[in-house]
Amino acid sequence: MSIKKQTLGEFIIENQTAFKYSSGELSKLINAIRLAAKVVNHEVNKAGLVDILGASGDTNIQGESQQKLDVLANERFIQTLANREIVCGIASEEEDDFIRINSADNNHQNKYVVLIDPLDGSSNIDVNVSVGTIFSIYRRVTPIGTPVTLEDFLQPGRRQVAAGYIIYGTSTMLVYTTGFGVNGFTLNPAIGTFYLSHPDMTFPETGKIYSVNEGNYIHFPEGVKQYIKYCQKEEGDRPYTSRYIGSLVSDFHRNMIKGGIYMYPKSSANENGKLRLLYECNPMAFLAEQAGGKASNGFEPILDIQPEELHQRVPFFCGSRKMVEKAEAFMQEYSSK
Ligand code: P6P
Repeated sequence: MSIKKQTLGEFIIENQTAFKYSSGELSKLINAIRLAAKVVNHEVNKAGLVDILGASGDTNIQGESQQKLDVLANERFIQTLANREIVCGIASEEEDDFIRINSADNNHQNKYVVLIDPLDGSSNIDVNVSVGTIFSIYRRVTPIGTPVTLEDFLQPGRRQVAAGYIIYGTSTMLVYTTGFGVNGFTLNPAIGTFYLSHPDMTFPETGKIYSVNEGNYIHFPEGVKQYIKYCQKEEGDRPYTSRYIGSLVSDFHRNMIKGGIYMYPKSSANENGKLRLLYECNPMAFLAEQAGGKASNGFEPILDIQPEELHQRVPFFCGSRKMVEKAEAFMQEYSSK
């Protein structure tokens, strides 16, 4: 990695003034996420070497067995964020309820809430497939000086001030936006520094890849079935290629670079789909729109959905704009079925 490239630290400082709340607190928050990412990356990369693989024996609110690395990643991000005078509350896939962060001496002066999926795709941990961390940041809406409330977390995705992911893959990358485009930083593990490797990331307008778990095909809405058949037809720029890693961050990242669509529709098994609105779909939708792509539940933009509960699930269609629009057209055409 050429050291001529800008580091994440330099990038944050250089771009801080562009951010309307540039009191430096958001920069400190992104820096805290950077630190936690390095710690979790170290644990993920050595997972095969110590007895940290496998389930922790507990289950989370989703009823999913918690992998030990899930628990560890959750603890690291919460600890790192809680230790800084910036965050007043944290919600996590691994926590039943949101966590109030308030150091006794600052009387609820912190302005930001953070929502995280600390280790998405964790079922892939034991088989050495990429996993990721997803984060979403809002300014609180209830009065500063009072304890944070659920209302601060149930904000539409359009109100995010920042969002991003860390992908622990063949290399570890941090990709994020503060509303001024999407930038990707690759970690040089030898020196523990993230370098700007993917400036101004944008989704190709269309692509050749569709990502969906076709094992659920018979349970999908008719519009999804018809769209998949459309992708498989030998016409025009098709057939497309099916690529599905089972790790949202990895599928999203590949599709953003190469062009593609990721779908997790509702099904007879998952009435609202599987993915959670607050700490999976909203941050990925913010990134997608900032990168010129699109994200919807098949009918309306993800970012316009008014959340009603912390662990709410929504159907998710996300990626290259023209591919998402085509899928939405099928959803609308067959919506009654
Ligand atoms: P399925 C991982 O659990 C996750 O939330 C996403 O990262 C991934 O795309 C999806 O679920 C995989 O779910 O039902 O296809 O195994």
